[in-house]
Amino acid sequence: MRIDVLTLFPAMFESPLSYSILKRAQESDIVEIVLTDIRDFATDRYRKVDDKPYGGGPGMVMMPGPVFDCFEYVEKLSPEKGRVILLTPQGQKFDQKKAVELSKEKRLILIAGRYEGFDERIRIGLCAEQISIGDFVLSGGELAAMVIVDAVVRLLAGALGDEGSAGDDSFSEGLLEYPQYTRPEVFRDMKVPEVLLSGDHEKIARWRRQMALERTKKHRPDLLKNNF
Ligand code: 9D3
Repeated sequence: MRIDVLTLFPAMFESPLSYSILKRAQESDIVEIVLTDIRDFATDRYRKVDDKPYGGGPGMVMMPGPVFDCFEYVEKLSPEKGRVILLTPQGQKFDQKKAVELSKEKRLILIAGRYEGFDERIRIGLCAEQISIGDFVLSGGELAAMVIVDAVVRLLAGALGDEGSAGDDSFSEGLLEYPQYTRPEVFRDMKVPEVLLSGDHEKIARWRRQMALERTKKHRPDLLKNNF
């Protein structure tokens, strides 16, 4: 997969992309992630990319020119058309189903904004789908773009290596994770449940499923609505 990210702050991505799964996925050519600075496509001598909203109101709006020019430049860096995603608070809520869907694409083009929003002609002209990562206010689209990159890349074949298979994810089953334990057997008077030491794998599997169900019922009943 190739992922292009258009952003005013490419340096914000460097650290998250240089650890663990994201780092290894790039090193082993499972994914190529290319950052492009929207400000490089500003046309005035102050490198301006935002302006006051027509009709008045607070804050600034992303100008269409630099975003369009940046997009048209990035588009041509690879022959693959790709799926164009604008990170905005108005977008469709991102979830695991969307992550799986995006992980099947050959190319993603993510556009992260700053300020109060994008000039409406960016949405329309780029035919972009809009995605939000949840109902809370961020200071820009960069962290949202990183969330999507992380969730998608770990689903690509080979990306998880020894750390397990993405199909094991509790969310891919629609349930929360069961309780997990590692050594020591007793920690500050808290003991590992007997069943996990029993060696009875059938029994362990039943216990885990039961615990996952109970936890989900208690903490996230909304997840049970459609299943079971
Ligand atoms: C006053 C109206 N605000 C909309 C809720 C303006 C506004 C606030 C924050 C516009 C953009 C932003 C920056 N946020 C994003 O770019 C963003 C975001 C988010 O804030 N929450 C969840 N997902 C996303 S995706 C991009």
